[in-house]
Amino acid sequence: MIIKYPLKPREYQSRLGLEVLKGCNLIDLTELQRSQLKQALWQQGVIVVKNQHISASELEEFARKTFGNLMFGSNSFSLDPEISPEIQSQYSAILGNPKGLDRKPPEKIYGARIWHQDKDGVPIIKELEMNALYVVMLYGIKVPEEGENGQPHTTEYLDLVEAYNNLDSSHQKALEEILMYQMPPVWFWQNLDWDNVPKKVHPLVSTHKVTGKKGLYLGSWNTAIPLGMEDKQEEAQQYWQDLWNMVLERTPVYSHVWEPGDIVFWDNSQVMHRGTFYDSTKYQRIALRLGVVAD
Ligand SMILES: O=C(O)CCC(=O)C(=O)O
Ligand SMILES: [Fe+2]
Repeated sequence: MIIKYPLKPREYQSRLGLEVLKGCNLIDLTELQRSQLKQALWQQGVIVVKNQHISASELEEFARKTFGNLMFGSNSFSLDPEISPEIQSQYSAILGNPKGLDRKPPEKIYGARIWHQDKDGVPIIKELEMNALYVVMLYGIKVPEEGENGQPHTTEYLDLVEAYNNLDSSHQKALEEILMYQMPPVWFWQNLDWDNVPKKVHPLVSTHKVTGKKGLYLGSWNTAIPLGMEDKQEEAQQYWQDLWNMVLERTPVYSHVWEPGDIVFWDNSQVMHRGTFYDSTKYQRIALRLGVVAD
């Protein structure tokens, strides 16, 4: 028998990390280009615009014009006289070591190195629903020459639509029955005043507000609690950990290798991410981070 169309093993091509608007400058996009950028972001989950040279205020202005006025995720900052005003604005946070090399490695492990979803902070804001379109943009101005284990410096992303699609249908159905509480990451189980903690209930299987695609919304290890387990700390954390181990095992990770001038956008709806290590006593990193909720 001749098989006309033999099945080829399909190599997984992540939807995350598409480069868009090649050759464009973010500060002078047309309305059409803004809308194309947004559509690409909802479809792809993570997109990249390369070769940008803009100030922090320009980044903020671009974010307002493109997405809306609700900046969220960093405090409002006042000007630091030791840092160039070019890289400072009210809502953009500076990640890295903008003042120069550290003398000693930082003592604390940087929280963003753990897999997370920035939207976990949404319960703090009453009017926002968990399904809000919370976008974070990270602009690499100075990139460390080396990241972990002699590799380039990266930020890692994991596609929770892919994670959902990788489950068999009975598992998908079982998860669709589950509701979770989400608390903001500052609330730890220890000394928890459950009644007064801001929290929101959401389905474990989320539906994207624009694309309608299904994906998982996992939250984080100590702030996402299945309904019914609110009094069972260990059980809740174990549930989350088992689910996460399974997702991580089956879902390929997309690593964005940073180049100066990259602006990476991620839609926190159905994507998780984590920052990676670099030696701040040897290398400098300057990155601007801005979070905004799309109207
Ligand atoms: O440091 C990074 O590359 C990621 C930081 C992060 O998680 C964030 O800005 O939300
Ligand atoms: Fe983050």
